[in-house]
Amino acid sequence: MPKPKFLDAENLFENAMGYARKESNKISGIRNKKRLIYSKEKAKINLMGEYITNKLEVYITSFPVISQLNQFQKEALSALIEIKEFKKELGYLYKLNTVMKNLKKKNLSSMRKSDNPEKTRKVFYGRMMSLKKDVVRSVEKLNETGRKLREIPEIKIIPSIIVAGFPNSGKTTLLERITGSKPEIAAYPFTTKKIELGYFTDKYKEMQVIDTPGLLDRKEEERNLIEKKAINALKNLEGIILFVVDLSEASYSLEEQKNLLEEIKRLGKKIVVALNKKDLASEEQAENGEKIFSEFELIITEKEDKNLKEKVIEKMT
Ligand SMILES: Nc1nc2c(ncn2[C@@H]2O[C@H](COP(=O)(O)OP(=O)(O)O)[C@@H](O)[C@H]2O)c(=O)[nH]1
Ligand SMILES: [Mg+2]
Repeated sequence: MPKPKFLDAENLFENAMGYARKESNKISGIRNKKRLIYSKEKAKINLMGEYITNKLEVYITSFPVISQLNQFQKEALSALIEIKEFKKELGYLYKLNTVMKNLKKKNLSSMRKSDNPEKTRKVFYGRMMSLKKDVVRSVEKLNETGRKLREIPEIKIIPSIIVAGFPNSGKTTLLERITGSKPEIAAYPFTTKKIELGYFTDKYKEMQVIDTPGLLDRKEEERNLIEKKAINALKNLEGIILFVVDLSEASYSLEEQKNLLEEIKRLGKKIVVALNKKDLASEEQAENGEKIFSEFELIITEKEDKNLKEKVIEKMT
């Protein structure tokens, strides 16, 4: 997703005038005084106008086109901002920019007919400055939107393994082992939490592993609207849920873990249960685990399991 730029609109107009003054002062070599003044004033209109409209153009086009976003990004966006408002605001700023471009044209053409170029330039500056408040207000709103948009994680729309389970069950460890790399940590815009992303290739096909700490390990009714939207977005990804169980029950009992899994079933995705930390579990815990989760496809994951990746891929297809 394109990353929106930040623009300091408050100083934009003053900077434009400073720039125009400085650059137009460099104009020399015109003997005729009247012609020299005309050249300088004309340059000021051009420079001041272009400085602002070019900056705004770059700024406006740095924002994403909603229709080009993927489903996850759209969901994430709509959880963060009012999309309709955003479109309106961007359209408004675009219009303001067009107004300023036209002002420049108009004043340049009236300057040709005028015998007081300085006055025409001042009129132009005045008209531009009268738009400043609107531009600043609009840019400030869009800056705020841009700040939020920059935080949306780059989740790809490709087959994915969504890792779920209680904290400390071994999710991140599994993600690292499946993808063979440290996960990328993406800032997660919905809460203060982070999303962990990992990638691997299976027979030329890229796969994504997503760990969403703090998102899927709670009851439906404890989730806020934004989290629900995020979870909804996860549904749009093709793939499976890999539910990680800590067999050793270090933090949560097997029953509690089963209850969480019942919640996650609501996502309506294929679920594979990874019975993890077998090396730390008693024989009884291991047996219980297999019993309690017997309705699901199981893989037993131990720390030194070399075929883990193959096991998971096999379950995905
Ligand atoms: N003994 C043992 N420790 C594990 C296993 N899997 C993960 N751990 C450890 O359990 C702790 C929590 O793992 P982590 O992947 O961070 O859990 P997460 O909170 O679900 O992401 C870490 O100290 C891991 O090294 C396992 O199969 N056996
Ligand atoms: Mg983790």
